[in-house]
Amino acid sequence: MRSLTDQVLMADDDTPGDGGGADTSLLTKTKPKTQKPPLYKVMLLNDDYTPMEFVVHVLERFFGLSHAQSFELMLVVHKKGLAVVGVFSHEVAETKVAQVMDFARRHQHPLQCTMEKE
Ligand code: TYC
Repeated sequence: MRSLTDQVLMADDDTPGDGGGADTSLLTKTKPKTQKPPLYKVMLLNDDYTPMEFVVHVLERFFGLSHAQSFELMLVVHKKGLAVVGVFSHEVAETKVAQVMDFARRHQHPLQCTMEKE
Protein backbone atom coordinates (compact mmCIF):
# COMPACT_ATOMS: atom_id res chain seq x y z
CA MET A 1 0.00 0.00 0.00
CA ARG A 2 1.41 3.39 -1.05
CA SER A 3 1.34 6.21 1.43
CA LEU A 4 -0.99 9.10 0.78
CA THR A 5 2.03 11.37 0.24
CA ASP A 6 3.42 9.09 -2.49
CA GLN A 7 0.04 8.93 -4.20
CA VAL A 8 -0.19 12.73 -4.27
CA LEU A 9 3.39 13.02 -5.59
CA MET A 10 2.71 10.51 -8.39
CA ALA A 11 -0.61 12.01 -9.37
CA ASP A 12 0.85 14.44 -11.90
CA ASP A 13 3.99 12.77 -13.25
CA ASP A 14 4.65 10.29 -15.97
CA THR A 15 6.44 7.64 -13.98
CA PRO A 16 5.91 4.33 -15.83
CA GLY A 17 3.59 2.00 -14.06
CA ASP A 18 1.75 4.60 -12.08
CA GLY A 19 -1.11 4.96 -14.46
CA GLY A 20 0.22 7.76 -16.71
CA GLY A 21 -1.09 11.30 -16.89
CA ALA A 22 0.27 14.46 -18.51
CA ASP A 23 3.97 15.15 -17.91
CA THR A 24 4.17 18.47 -16.17
CA SER A 25 7.65 17.79 -14.78
CA LEU A 26 9.39 20.10 -17.28
CA LEU A 27 8.90 23.42 -15.57
CA THR A 28 9.46 26.62 -17.49
CA LYS A 29 11.78 28.92 -15.60
CA THR A 30 10.29 32.39 -15.31
CA LYS A 31 12.31 35.42 -14.24
CA PRO A 32 11.02 36.97 -11.03
CA LYS A 33 9.75 40.43 -11.98
CA THR A 34 11.36 42.33 -9.13
CA GLN A 35 12.75 45.54 -10.54
CA LYS A 36 14.81 47.73 -8.25
CA PRO A 37 14.12 51.44 -8.45
CA PRO A 38 16.83 53.56 -10.10
CA LEU A 39 19.28 55.37 -7.81
CA TYR A 40 20.59 58.89 -8.17
CA LYS A 41 23.99 60.32 -7.26
CA VAL A 42 23.87 63.67 -5.54
CA MET A 43 26.95 65.76 -6.31
CA LEU A 44 28.44 68.92 -4.90
CA LEU A 45 30.38 71.20 -7.25
CA ASN A 46 33.38 73.32 -6.35
CA ASP A 47 33.43 77.09 -6.73
CA ASP A 48 35.84 79.83 -5.70
CA TYR A 49 33.60 81.68 -3.25
CA THR A 50 31.65 79.35 -0.94
CA PRO A 51 33.53 79.13 2.38
CA MET A 52 34.92 75.70 3.23
CA GLU A 53 33.21 75.76 6.63
CA PHE A 54 29.86 76.32 4.96
CA VAL A 55 30.30 73.22 2.75
CA VAL A 56 31.34 71.19 5.79
CA HIS A 57 28.19 72.36 7.57
CA VAL A 58 26.02 71.43 4.55
CA LEU A 59 27.46 67.91 4.49
CA GLU A 60 26.87 67.42 8.21
CA ARG A 61 23.39 68.92 8.16
CA PHE A 62 21.87 67.41 5.01
CA PHE A 63 23.88 64.25 4.46
CA GLY A 64 24.33 63.02 8.03
CA LEU A 65 28.11 62.88 7.84
CA SER A 66 30.41 63.41 10.82
CA HIS A 67 32.49 66.58 10.98
CA ALA A 68 35.62 64.63 10.00
CA GLN A 69 33.89 62.89 7.06
CA SER A 70 32.42 66.20 5.94
CA PHE A 71 35.77 67.96 6.06
CA GLU A 72 37.40 65.16 4.03
CA LEU A 73 34.64 65.16 1.41
CA MET A 74 34.67 68.98 1.18
CA LEU A 75 38.39 68.77 0.40
CA VAL A 76 37.72 66.19 -2.35
CA VAL A 77 35.23 68.58 -3.98
CA HIS A 78 37.66 71.49 -3.52
CA LYS A 79 40.54 69.59 -5.16
CA LYS A 80 38.73 67.55 -7.82
CA GLY A 81 35.97 69.97 -8.78
CA LEU A 82 33.09 67.74 -7.69
CA ALA A 83 32.25 64.63 -5.69
CA VAL A 84 29.32 62.32 -5.09
CA VAL A 85 28.09 63.05 -1.58
CA GLY A 86 25.32 60.44 -1.50
CA VAL A 87 23.18 58.00 -3.51
CA PHE A 88 19.40 58.05 -3.05
CA SER A 89 16.02 57.32 -4.58
CA HIS A 90 14.79 59.96 -7.05
CA GLU A 91 12.52 61.59 -4.48
CA VAL A 92 15.13 61.77 -1.71
CA ALA A 93 17.84 62.99 -4.12
CA GLU A 94 15.53 65.76 -5.36
CA THR A 95 14.80 66.81 -1.80
CA LYS A 96 18.52 66.91 -0.86
CA VAL A 97 19.37 69.01 -3.94
CA ALA A 98 16.52 71.44 -3.22
CA GLN A 99 17.50 71.72 0.47
CA VAL A 100 21.17 72.41 -0.32
CA MET A 101 20.40 74.88 -3.13
CA ASP A 102 17.91 76.76 -0.94
CA PHE A 103 20.27 76.84 2.05
CA ALA A 104 23.14 78.14 -0.14
CA ARG A 105 20.90 80.76 -1.77
CA ARG A 106 19.65 81.98 1.63
CA HIS A 107 23.27 82.45 2.71
CA GLN A 108 24.19 84.06 -0.62
CA HIS A 109 26.76 81.43 -1.52
CA PRO A 110 27.05 80.16 -5.12
CA LEU A 111 27.35 76.51 -4.03
CA GLN A 112 25.84 74.15 -6.62
CA CYS A 113 24.32 70.73 -5.95
CA THR A 114 23.09 68.44 -8.71
CA MET A 115 21.77 64.91 -9.21
CA GLU A 116 22.40 62.31 -11.91
CA LYS A 117 21.00 58.85 -12.55
CA GLU A 118 23.53 56.19 -11.46
N1 TYC B 1 36.69 76.17 -3.19
C1 TYC B 1 36.07 76.73 -2.02
C2 TYC B 1 37.07 77.63 -1.29
O1 TYC B 1 38.26 77.57 -1.56
C3 TYC B 1 35.57 75.65 -1.05
C4 TYC B 1 34.50 74.79 -1.63
C5 TYC B 1 34.53 73.42 -1.45
C6 TYC B 1 33.43 75.33 -2.32
C7 TYC B 1 33.54 72.59 -1.93
C8 TYC B 1 32.42 74.53 -2.84
O2 TYC B 1 31.47 72.34 -3.11
C9 TYC B 1 32.48 73.15 -2.63
N2 TYC B 1 36.57 78.46 -0.39
